[in-house]
Amino acid sequence: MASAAVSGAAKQVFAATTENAKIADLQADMIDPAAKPTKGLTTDHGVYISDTDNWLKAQDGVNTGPSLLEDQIAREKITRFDHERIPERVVHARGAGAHGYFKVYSDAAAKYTYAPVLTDPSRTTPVFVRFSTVQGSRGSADTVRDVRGFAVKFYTQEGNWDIVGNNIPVFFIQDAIKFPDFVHAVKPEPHNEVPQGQSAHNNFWDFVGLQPESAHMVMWAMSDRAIPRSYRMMQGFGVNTYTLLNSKGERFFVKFHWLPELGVHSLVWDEALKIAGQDPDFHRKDLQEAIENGAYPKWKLAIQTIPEANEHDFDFDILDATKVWPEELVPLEVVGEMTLNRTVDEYFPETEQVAFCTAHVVPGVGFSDDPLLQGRNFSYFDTQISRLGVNWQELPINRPVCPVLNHNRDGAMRHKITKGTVNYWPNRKEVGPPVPTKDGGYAEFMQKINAIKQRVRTPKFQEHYNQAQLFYNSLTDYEKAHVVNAFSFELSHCDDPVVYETYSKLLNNIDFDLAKQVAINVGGVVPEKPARQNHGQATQTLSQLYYAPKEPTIASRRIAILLADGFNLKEVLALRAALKAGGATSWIIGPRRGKVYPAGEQVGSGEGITADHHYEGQRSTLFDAFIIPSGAKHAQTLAQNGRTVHWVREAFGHCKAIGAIGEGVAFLREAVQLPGVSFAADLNSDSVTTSYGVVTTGRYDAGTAAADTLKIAQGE
Ligand code: HDD
Repeated sequence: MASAAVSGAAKQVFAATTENAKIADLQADMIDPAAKPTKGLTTDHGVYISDTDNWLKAQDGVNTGPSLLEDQIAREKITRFDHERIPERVVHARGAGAHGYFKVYSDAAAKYTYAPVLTDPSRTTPVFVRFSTVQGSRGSADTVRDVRGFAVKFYTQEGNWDIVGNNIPVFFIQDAIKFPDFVHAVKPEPHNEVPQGQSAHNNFWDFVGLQPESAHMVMWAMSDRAIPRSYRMMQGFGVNTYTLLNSKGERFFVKFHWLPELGVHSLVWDEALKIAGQDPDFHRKDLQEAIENGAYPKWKLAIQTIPEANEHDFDFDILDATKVWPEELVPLEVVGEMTLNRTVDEYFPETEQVAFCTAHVVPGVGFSDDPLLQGRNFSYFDTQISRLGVNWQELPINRPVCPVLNHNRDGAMRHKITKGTVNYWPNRKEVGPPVPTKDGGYAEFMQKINAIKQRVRTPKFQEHYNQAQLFYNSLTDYEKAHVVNAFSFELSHCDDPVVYETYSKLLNNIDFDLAKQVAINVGGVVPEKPARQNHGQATQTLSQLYYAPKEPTIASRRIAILLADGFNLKEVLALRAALKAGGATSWIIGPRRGKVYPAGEQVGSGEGITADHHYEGQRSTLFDAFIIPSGAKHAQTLAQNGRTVHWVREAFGHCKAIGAIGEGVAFLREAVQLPGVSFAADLNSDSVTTSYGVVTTGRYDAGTAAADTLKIAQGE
């Protein structure tokens, strides 16, 4: 869909897309109707179609006659349409994908692994990434409170490697056998299929209240991490513990991390709710818009490693996916960088048909006994069979860029035609022999196991609150306040007292104040004293403030310029140039889409400037910052319009950066009357050279960005 947000100004710094081995591989299956490969429409069997509008009828020219079943062209068209849908993913149904590439900086990781994708800096490995929400259906909104999927497929020369991760480093359950229970509990309830795109309902809170191993992940899901500003501004985590194997035969436990170049940023809750209605495709369009503008999203890949001998050195089990490995104990080592530089050409064959599988690893990378990972390794292949069919790995987006040869055959929708007379091993012709590990065949680590079969988890898996507390202790005060609000919102949507009373009690194991505030808000059980002692530990790397970019940038940010007729044209042109130079997109919001007229021009005649949207067309929720230029008539008109005053007040409430110049400042001061903002006298004094002024609020990076913008504009 050509979205409104991707049109117009967003195309101003369009950059060409880049080729790679996977894109080249996909060419064989691409059709470009614009290149006119045929004279026109054909049936699926290639016969030209002369009429696609009228079903073949037995008709005499006066009376409408019956439509004939004989019409094979109409039948094919309808049949193909009837079968367009495939089952959506059982979780992570809604997503957005993009192509890109991955490069390591050096061979530093060779001490842990012999996988070339992680050790050979001369390589560029193509990737396809799919971001997603978890709970909602394919048509649900992007900005709901939810975990985000972060699935990366590396098309390496040694085969495909998938890191199927999330934007939160831990998970709701420890053992894969609980996954169906968890998903049933969070998904819409069975009797009425409510709610869509949220976890605020009895069944989810019932389940997690009775399942304390979820406590840590629930804290993350109630934090700002679950309402990201953009897919481009999220961390990614492999979550599970994998292993790396080096050429000396040594094994290391490993966790994978993706660190976004732009830093980690979130929406505020009110903003997220409103965007869900105003632009349900907000994140999908944001990814597309950024890539099409050449603002390629980038992440560093970092690893945490633990030598095999140190597996039991921690007070948590390193194979427990409900635990992080605190970075003070196991530091991150940055090994490489991923860049997304190409949007998909067609959503269905790429983003919908891409299929990930945790069992897809390459030589030098292996699994651990993490019981969640072990079960996942079964589940992903299995689910692709019902979604895409057993030959899902032959689909263009899924097939490797290296050769594939084996004796797996047949099945629905087999595409390949393998020549020869034998389809088994051993065979007299020595076709398709196994490859010894010394020549690159996948080598399992020779793990010694001396065990008793039993359905248990080790003692360290029984502790559930220490890290939930560590996470909460590590948040800033405003992040904590957001967590209180999130719990209060969610539990207020549960109408069964057993549910909200149970969960409010559980919270007292994590933090006394949190439990008290939430219980008061939702009518839960207000505790009198903590259920357990707070260990008081905190770590700076869990708050997302830690991941604010070292150098704030306006690159790829959406910045609006709010106008009415009579604005200062010179300023607006300077601002637009400055914003463009900084890599931001600027959007003119005016009284109407089309011409808005500056001071000195008659409304309805003259050059004017073209507004991208009218005031109601795109609300301030959809921008990171905005600027109001000077111009007496323009400021006066804005002040008299309830909609523009609301537009600005709402942006202020959402902690957006606000810039204003001259009469624009007066509009803010007198008409909008931002609560709690006092305008320093020097705003209009000589120290701010001309009449430039700037109000910046909460979101420091966007604030700095707007200030920078104005400085640049001043220089004009
Ligand atoms: Fe899963 C999809 C991430 C546990 C079973 N999962 C899926 C996707 C992501 C994750 C990002 C979407 C991939 C895409 O874009 O196509 N899942 C996770 C993470 C987990 C996790 C980070 C915890 C560490 N998942 C998990 C368990 C099981 C599954 C324990 C089953 C035992 N997940 C699936 C699935 C899905 C899936 C049913 C649905 C669609 C698909 O696989 O392709 O097999």
